[in-house]
Amino acid sequence: MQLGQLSERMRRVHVALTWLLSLSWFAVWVDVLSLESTQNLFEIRTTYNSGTLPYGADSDVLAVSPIECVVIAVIQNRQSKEVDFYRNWDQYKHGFGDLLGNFWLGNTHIHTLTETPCVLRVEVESLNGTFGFAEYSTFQVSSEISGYKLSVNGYSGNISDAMRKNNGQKFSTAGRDNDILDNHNCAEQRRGPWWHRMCTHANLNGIYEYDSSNLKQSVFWRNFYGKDTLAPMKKSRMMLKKQ
Ligand SMILES: [Ca+2]
Repeated sequence: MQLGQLSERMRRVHVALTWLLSLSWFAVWVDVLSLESTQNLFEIRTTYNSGTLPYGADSDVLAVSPIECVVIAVIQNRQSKEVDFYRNWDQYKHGFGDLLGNFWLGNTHIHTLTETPCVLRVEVESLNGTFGFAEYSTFQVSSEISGYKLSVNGYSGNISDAMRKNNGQKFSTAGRDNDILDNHNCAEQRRGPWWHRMCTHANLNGIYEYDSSNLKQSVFWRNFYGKDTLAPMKKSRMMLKKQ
């Protein structure tokens, strides 16, 4: 399903949920109805297309407990070149892409989901198949009027803390330059809308099929392989989990 086909009135946002059982992640898909008015992500009506309900739940209403600590929402996914991520402010505001493939959920929806701070988990896979993750214990995106400003703190993980320098920055697109460099347009130069500062150590919305002579425009996570390396990724996923 394409995000653009979703009814704005109903604000039906499909969110991928996963839960952790032992050491494996299992994904289920749910419909979030009237997300804007939903104060608690876990009080939403859901329909499952696969799998069994966790912890013996037998309703299509996902209850607040006991599963809230393991339910997450996917806000970004990159896995192939099919969807262009070099898009404008309004497209990043409302979201775009294929919810079963490559997508950005939308800054307005991410803001709604993080009105109460969430945990952010970023999972990436490099071109040679190396996996890595970074987790931030506090993740919040402000409203549009304040520029979808990012608050991200409490890093842990097995890759670098590449989003630390994005903390406190407004979101930037090529047409709305909110970075701190007067003579640069980071979103344009990196071909990746993001919370650029001067510019960024993470560029997960960059070009999927990048020019090898210009790694700075690729989907990279700086220092993935060590100091001062820009490592292009073939997969990335950003997920929220309630604290
Ligand atoms: Ca600038």
